[in-house]
Amino acid sequence: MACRISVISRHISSPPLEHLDDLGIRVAPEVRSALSSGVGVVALESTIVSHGMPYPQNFHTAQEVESIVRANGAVPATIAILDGVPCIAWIGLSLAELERLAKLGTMVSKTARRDIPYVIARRGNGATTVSATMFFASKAGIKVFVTGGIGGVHRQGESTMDVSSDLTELGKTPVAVVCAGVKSILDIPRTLEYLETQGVTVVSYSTDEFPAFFTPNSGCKAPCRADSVEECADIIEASTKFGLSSGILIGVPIPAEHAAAAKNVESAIQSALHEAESRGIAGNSVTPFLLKRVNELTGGDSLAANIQLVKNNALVGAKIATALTTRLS
Ligand code: PSU
Ligand code: MN
Repeated sequence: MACRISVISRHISSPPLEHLDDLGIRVAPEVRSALSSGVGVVALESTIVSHGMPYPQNFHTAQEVESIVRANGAVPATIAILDGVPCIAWIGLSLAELERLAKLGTMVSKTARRDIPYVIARRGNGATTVSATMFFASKAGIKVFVTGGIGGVHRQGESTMDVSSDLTELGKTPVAVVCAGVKSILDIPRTLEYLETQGVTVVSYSTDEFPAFFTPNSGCKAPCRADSVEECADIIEASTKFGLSSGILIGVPIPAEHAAAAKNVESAIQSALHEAESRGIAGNSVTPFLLKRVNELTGGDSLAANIQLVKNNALVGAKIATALTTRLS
């Protein structure tokens, strides 16, 4: 056992923090000390705040998610670009900054990997998507990242080629992303195929099926299953140890009591998809449009379910981050 622990500590250590200073990445003192003392850190994205939910639910949910992470022994690190400066856990620096972003909503640039240089060069404000958040989390040596849902292959993606950069990021960035799976606004079987092509380890938590965000069932079997946070940590440890340098996707099904409330979501998704097509919505506006319309069409039910599943993911993700660090001691 002692031998095992020493092997792990060599492989799960964080990069030196001076490296972040050299890059001009602002890191909250709490995250800085957690990273250097081996306390668990959970990265959180900011597009879910700006584009994923309306104000004030986005502001309240972001704070609740942070509290859940803390209550489970880890330090939350919300990532965004503010005035051209990449910030890790900027909430720790100022709650007012979070509220500013929550209120600005879609006025803030949705920032995926490709947008990072532009937002920084223009000294702009950027809400980071899963791809950009993974990128910065990995620079800081953060191993676990919690969100609601990731982007994927869109329906008709075979002709539009609308495939989220979240999937290619997962292929090349060693961060474990804890989410509630992929929404059926997307083509779930093709998304799983693409993740396989990218070499992403896809794990379902306590279920055989890959979850479909609002429902635990997608009809697609997940390639791997883990039944505890320790098993998730084992998988992250093995990937890290062998330097695979690709990501891990952990799909946590929405808790049953909240899935029931989201039952009418599928028909709303169908209507929203038709609307997006007839209105010619394309590119990176598609996902925010669909999220907003589905929420309107379900009279807020989808938002309520979304909030619950994000909180549940925060609980599981924080426990995974904590399980990883106890192996270091
Ligand atoms: N799915 C959700 N909520 C979200 C997003 C996706 O249920 O907020 C956001 C995430 O930031 C994700 C991004 O990384 O949308 C994907 O956008 P696109 O499909 O344009 O790649
Ligand atoms: Mn896209």
